[in-house]
Amino acid sequence: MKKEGIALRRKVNLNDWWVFTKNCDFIPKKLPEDWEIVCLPHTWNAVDGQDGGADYERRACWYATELESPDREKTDRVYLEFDGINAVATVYLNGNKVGYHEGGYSRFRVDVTEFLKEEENLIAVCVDNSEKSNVYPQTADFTFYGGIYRDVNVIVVPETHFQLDYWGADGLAVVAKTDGSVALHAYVTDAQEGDSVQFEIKDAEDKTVAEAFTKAKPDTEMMLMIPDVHLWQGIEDPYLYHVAARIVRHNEVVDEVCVRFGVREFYVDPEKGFFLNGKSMPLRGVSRHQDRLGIGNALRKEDHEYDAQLIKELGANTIRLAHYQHNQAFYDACDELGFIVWAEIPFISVMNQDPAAHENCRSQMKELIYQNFNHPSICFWGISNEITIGGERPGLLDNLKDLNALAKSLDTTRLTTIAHVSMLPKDSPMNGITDVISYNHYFGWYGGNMEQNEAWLDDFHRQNPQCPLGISEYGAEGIITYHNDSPKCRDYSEEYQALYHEHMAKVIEERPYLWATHVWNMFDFGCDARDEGGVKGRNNKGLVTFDRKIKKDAFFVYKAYWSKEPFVHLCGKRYAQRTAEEISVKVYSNQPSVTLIVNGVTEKTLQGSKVFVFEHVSLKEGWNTIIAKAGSCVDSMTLEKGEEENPAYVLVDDDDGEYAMNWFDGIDLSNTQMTFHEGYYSIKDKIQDVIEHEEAGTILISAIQSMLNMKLGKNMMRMMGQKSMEELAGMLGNQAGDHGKGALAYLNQELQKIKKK
Ligand code: GCB
Repeated sequence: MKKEGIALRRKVNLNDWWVFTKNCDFIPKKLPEDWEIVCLPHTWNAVDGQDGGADYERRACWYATELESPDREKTDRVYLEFDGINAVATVYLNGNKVGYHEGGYSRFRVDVTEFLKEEENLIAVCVDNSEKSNVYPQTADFTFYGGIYRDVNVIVVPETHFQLDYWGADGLAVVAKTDGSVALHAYVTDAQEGDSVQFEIKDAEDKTVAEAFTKAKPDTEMMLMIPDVHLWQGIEDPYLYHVAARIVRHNEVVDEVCVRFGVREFYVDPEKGFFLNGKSMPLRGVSRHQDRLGIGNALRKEDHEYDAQLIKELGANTIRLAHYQHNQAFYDACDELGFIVWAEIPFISVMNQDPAAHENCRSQMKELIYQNFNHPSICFWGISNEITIGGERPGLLDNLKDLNALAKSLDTTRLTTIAHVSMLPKDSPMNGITDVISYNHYFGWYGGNMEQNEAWLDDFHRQNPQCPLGISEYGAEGIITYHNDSPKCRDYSEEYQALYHEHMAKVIEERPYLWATHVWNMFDFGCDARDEGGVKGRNNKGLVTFDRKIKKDAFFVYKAYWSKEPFVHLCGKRYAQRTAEEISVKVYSNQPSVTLIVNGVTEKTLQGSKVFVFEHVSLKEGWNTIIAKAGSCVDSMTLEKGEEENPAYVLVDDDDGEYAMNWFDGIDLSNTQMTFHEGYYSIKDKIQDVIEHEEAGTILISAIQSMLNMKLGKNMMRMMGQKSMEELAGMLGNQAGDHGKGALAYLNQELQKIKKK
């Protein structure tokens, strides 16, 4: 890397050529010749992390590459910058340990100046995604793909530069207000006497709109004013400015950083929801994970941008970026497209009592906030997800309060939020921690029926009128192979998923008090422990398939509710072989009327809103062409009528087994003693071992279902596989109310009757 002209910062991407191995038990001192050649981004779990079985390789692996010594002044500093390594990384340069980082989703940098040799240098990184008691996430419904799955850069800066050592941040923080004032903090390392910092704000057309000079200090603070400021108005008008900060010495610029920002202010009203720049904007959108079929989490910039475009097409105005910090490319896309973002740390499912684990939460929170401070799209910091499902362990409430206080102390401009598990009591003290709250509800999927949603929401709102309430997750599996005319909960059909979302979209639209709602999930995603509806290794609740190739019918429910772009969509295209003489044809559209044309003959025109159902449409033997027209929009499909049902349309075995939801009914739970006889099952065994035994597994799942009042199959329980029932005892104690402890003891007693093979 050759230096040109003055010693400004130079950043060079190092993705291109690395070697990789799963088998290395020494610290490489020279480039190993027999390792596999790979390019970054890379994960070793692209295949085994998505094929089911909860058996993907979670281990330590090695990456290495050579770095030509950067051309530089003697006093320059050289940093390696890693945008994301999952989950624990130890970095070596020429055999010296130069860096260590815990947490798989954030950027970190290592100052390697002192260890650089002239000519060739060897970078070696040991990457470990095995379970660690002090690193989150610990247990969750997604694959923790291991690897250097984001970019690696080398940065050369002069001795005096904008800070690179502070939590991976930019070294420049911007707070812009709607009156046009822009407060800037530039953090200068090694400022010299006489150095100054120049700030220059440019508008979207690259015209300078404000400029200022001040004395360079470790924290250089300045206030600028943008005349006639243009606001960042979400998806309606995502107007961006950028600001350059330059360290100026005599007649030279020594270092420069440039960041984009948007000017916006917002608040949440518990009755009326979210307001952006004083304008009401009910937040309606989706959640997103960061993986894809065949490539795991090793997404390229274009993959991130593609996802963002699909969400834009849906018409959403908000995204929950679950369950961890996402790639900068995605937050950038959100800034550009105007989504309001909920960003969060992976404090999820189960709290580990190791005090170091809490420290890890704190450091992931600091990284999340410092690294993403300037994104106008981010309005909410999420402190945890369904953390009480793993039990309200001692210290949990304090830890949550501490995380909330930390987030508030680092950023006074944004609100904090939390995603609660459905069963958390409405009056739980967990609801009083963050500025706004949200619940994950799966009534109509895991248990209950979809109508329970509106009842629960209205009840909560009545009881807690001052508490801003959102739905952080709701969804149902939709597998595009399965079809039928009378869809039912848990049949995994594309039709049930669509019906469920029709219901939810309406419930949500009728409740402006919901400050935000997020569909779980925009895309199917990898979870190696899953085996649902005959699909292994995947959560199928996406509105779009894992490969991003097919938009399920449910996608168009939301497009009809949210998008302003005129469209018409015929449902049931994949339900292509029919046997009935007459069918009903469903159409989603955001137009006021839809005309259906069947085999060239106009059937009917329906006036309506969003969902149009044409009943008694007759089909002839063989191919039938069906066309829907709405204004200038057209959609068309061909259905084939025959005698034979297509057997592929029906899920044969969903492995849900026969479990009792009322397992404890009529049993006296008050007097059971806990015994732990060797060779017999007990609550101390790992869940995954218990469910492999038919009888013990049935008992365990029936007990859990009864306690949670939720239908869970073996496949669901496999996700908790590494934990024992005892470890999940807190959850049972809470959810089952007073008799929780007795229930656990009774479960143990029943398991103790079964001999291990
Ligand atoms: C949840 C979790 C999410 C899961 C989802 C599901 O509540 O927060 O991580 O993927 O449920 O599909 O079960």
